[in-house]
Amino acid sequence: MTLASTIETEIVEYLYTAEKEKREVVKVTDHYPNLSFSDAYSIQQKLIERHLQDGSRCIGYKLGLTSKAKQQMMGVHEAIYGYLTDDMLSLEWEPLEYKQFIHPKAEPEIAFLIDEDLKGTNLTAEDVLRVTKYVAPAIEIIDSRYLNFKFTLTDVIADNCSSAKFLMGSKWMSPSRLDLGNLGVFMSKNGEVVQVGASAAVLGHPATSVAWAVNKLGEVNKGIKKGEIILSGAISEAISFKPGDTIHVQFSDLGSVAFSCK
Ligand code: 0L1
Ligand code: MG
Repeated sequence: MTLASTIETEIVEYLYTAEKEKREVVKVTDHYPNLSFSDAYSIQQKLIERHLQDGSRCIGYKLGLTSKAKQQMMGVHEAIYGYLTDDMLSLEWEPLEYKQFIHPKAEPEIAFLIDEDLKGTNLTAEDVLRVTKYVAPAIEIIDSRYLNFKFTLTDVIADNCSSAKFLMGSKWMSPSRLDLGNLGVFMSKNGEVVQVGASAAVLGHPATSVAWAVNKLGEVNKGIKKGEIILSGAISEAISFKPGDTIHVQFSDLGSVAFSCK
């Protein structure tokens, strides 16, 4: 049974307002414990449509829960996907204002820049690499709208997978010039290394993660399009930051990306 559209609209407004007002709210499942994953994706879709009404533009997708560690923590066996909009893209040389967030965290990611439409339900990492013009070093800033960053899988899908902002570094490379499944990365806060990881943490290979998203989108007759950006999933745990902090992510072979917060 699909969710009544009045309830769906109510949840969309609830999450949309929390985000606009930078306010933590209790989880949606505290009010509606029987929501299914498909209800949650439908709420997510309507939430993005609400942002598009404000003039935002959809520019791609992001993957979440792509590491085995995070999946085990949430007791799930699958990744999740959400949308990226143009107003999420931030620039390395413009300090991020803390007041636009609730309780943000930063995580290292690899961004894929897609050069050809791709749609299907049985696609592989090779298919993704074929249509990828560049990969770039990225940082995703997640900022769950839920109290204390605590939620169920259904809640986080509905909340567009905690998406808030993302940045890309200036070194964009063809994936054919890299051992993409085997890149080392470290993340530092104010010069101190706080996370170390490897790109293989993302479902074994970041392109496998993107292929998973394309196949999942294919189930609802969607796909990725030329010009879109896909964030393939966190390579390490996310870390909190506050005004005055600088976060720097350094990849082996793929350059770096950084931001400071004011
Ligand atoms: O991008 C992410 O990995 C976030 C997925 C949702 C889980 C979280 O907010 O930690
Ligand atoms: Mg992420």
